[in-house]
Amino acid sequence: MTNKILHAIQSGIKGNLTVPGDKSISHRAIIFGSLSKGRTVVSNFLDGEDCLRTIHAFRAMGVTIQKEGSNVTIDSNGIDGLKEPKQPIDLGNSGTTARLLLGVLAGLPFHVTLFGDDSLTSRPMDRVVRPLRQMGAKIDGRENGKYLPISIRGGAIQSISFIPPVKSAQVKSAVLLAGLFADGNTNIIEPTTTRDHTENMLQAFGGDITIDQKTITILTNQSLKGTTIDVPGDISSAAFFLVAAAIVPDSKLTIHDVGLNHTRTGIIDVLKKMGASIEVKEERHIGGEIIGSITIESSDLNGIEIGGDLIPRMIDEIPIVALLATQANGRTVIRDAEELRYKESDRIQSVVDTLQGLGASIRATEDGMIIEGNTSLTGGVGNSYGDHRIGMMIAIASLIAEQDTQLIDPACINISYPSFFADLANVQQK
Ligand code: SPQ
Repeated sequence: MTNKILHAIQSGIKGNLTVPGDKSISHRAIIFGSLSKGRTVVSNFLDGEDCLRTIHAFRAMGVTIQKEGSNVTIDSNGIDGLKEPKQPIDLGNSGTTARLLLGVLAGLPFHVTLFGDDSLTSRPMDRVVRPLRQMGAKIDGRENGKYLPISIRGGAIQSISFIPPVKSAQVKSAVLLAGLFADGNTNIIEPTTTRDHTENMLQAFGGDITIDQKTITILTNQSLKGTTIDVPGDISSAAFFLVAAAIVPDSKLTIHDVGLNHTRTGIIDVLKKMGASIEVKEERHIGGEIIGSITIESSDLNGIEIGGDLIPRMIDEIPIVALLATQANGRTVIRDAEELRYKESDRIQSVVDTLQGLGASIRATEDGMIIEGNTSLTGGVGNSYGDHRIGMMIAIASLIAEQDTQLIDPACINISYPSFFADLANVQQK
């Protein structure tokens, strides 16, 4: 594990940037391409470690998937063509692969064992195991299926009506995917809306789904057909650069071709509410997703309160929003974000420990954090805790720190953004 020394920036963040493809959409393109008959062609696929795990899983079940950089071609015989893998499947660090794959496997009449790295092995899987068992899948695993490794034997499952007990797109998606194989229509009543890429993509593959306010109904026995998917840039990756441009003086940056799905744009709402100088242009719609550009300039910022329905729309951006809040005038309070405790690290604790170590005034609460703004960051040592989003947050913090910052374990950034440091170098004025 090589650490990285990061230096403060001498001038503004400037220019134009496109960020790599959306991680959530890239996973789903592989999943639906594998469940569909015929050829699926994916462009701007995220070539990050997590999405490669999803490719590996479906290859292990006999799907032909070819990848050249960010272009992926999937040739599948559909659901009936999937075969029992010979070996247990290694999911690495990817929570999305684990939970969505369990949903698919619930409907397939064979045995599979799933395992992951230390972080994934500590993340709760019972949130999907419970409804999938209710549908009839046979699942066993560590601590009665609460954690990986998990073995599953699916097939002949029943439809259910399900109210997810946690605000989670992964739980919703697992049940929706299992619903494709159920003996009747499956309903999910979602009290708080979470990202809807599964719903959008199912329709792009010719599937039938109805959405009536909070109730999503997926019809059984559908035949999905291969299609073309152009993955928008990932707003969760763009968020690091939006915050960099907001807090580094004399910055002006435009990010192009970025996904602006309203279930994901909480970061834009937060920046606007804090007083950032930001302009968003929705430019086109593809496969149910909105794509456009965001221009942002550095400006004075004010602390705000963040909670409620906004949280699922920015859940992965909270680490970088915490850094943003250290540079705003006054106090920022983040609440209703207890789900952060179940991510690649406990992101309440890792954000607070890391930013305190870099000189910020921040403390943890049970379901969020309280940040006192307008503090100078000292730099020093920042540990990513093996969590890509904490690693990138530290790299952006280092731009405005008084001294150099040593980033411990930067390699985890490859999970979602392999070209992060190259892109960061490109928007720094030489
Ligand atoms: O895949 P993984 O590891 O769970 O990734 C994360 C991330 O920060 O990249 C969460 F740690 O994103 C999740 C996100 O938090 C991706 C996701 C999806 O694609 O459906 C949904 C969110 O998780 P959840 O638990 O709220 O459903």
